[in-house]
Amino acid sequence: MTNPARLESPDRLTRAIVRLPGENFGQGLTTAGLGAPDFRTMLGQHAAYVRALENLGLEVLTLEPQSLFPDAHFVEDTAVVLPELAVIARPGAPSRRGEEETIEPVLRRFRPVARIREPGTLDGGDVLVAGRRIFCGLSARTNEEGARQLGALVMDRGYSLTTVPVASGLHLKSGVSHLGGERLLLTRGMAGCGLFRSFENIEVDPSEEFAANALFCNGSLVVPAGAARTRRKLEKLGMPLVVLDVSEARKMDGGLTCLSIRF
Ligand code: CIR
Repeated sequence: MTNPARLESPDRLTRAIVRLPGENFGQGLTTAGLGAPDFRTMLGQHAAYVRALENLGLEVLTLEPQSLFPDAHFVEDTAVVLPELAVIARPGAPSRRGEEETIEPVLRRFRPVARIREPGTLDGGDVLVAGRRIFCGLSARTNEEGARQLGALVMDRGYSLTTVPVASGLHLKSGVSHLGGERLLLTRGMAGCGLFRSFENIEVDPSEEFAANALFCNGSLVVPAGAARTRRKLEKLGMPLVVLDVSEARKMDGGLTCLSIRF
């Protein structure tokens, strides 16, 4: 029998790419100061994450760890995938440059591929797609040239691109998530930047800023464990919530969206 969730429709996500964390994932980049992560716990949390995506109707393609790149399971940073094309990123952190090379052949199976080229840098975590509007964070990882190149690739396909200075947090999507339609979940700081005024802004509780990185998928919202105040706010919206513990990814500055590429 056909799984109705797999039927292609423009708004429906059907696939995700994830990568298993390697044993050395604790050697990745971090500023979190939340202590050393535990590999076994990380593997368990990653497996629960994959199951959750499958339950939301996605076919999940799981790649093997890349021992040379301890951050490589944060696959979101390596590409931006739109219905029309996949843009292979050029990671801003030198230690992550090269992760994108193994993602390109995978994405070529599903989309025409374009690339961000030197001197541009761009991390997928800085790119928020809300329908035909794309917001690109200018951060420690994504530079003006990377944003300009992305804009040039998407503009003639009917998208607008707005750059957003990332004043705190690693990436743009550390502070803002699209919840479908005209709705965003974001930190007070992001709301205050003024660039998201045309959306309905749902602010996370100031004591739970990490909850601004949430994963909207096929009508449900995956939220991180440990953000009860924000969750109570979100419950009022009436959309199904899925709560996942991503404590070990958080210790490495990661969150829910960075563990997959969804399209
Ligand atoms: C890094 O610093 O690049 C990784 N330790 C974390 C990347 C998280 N990625 C994301 O939020 N998109």
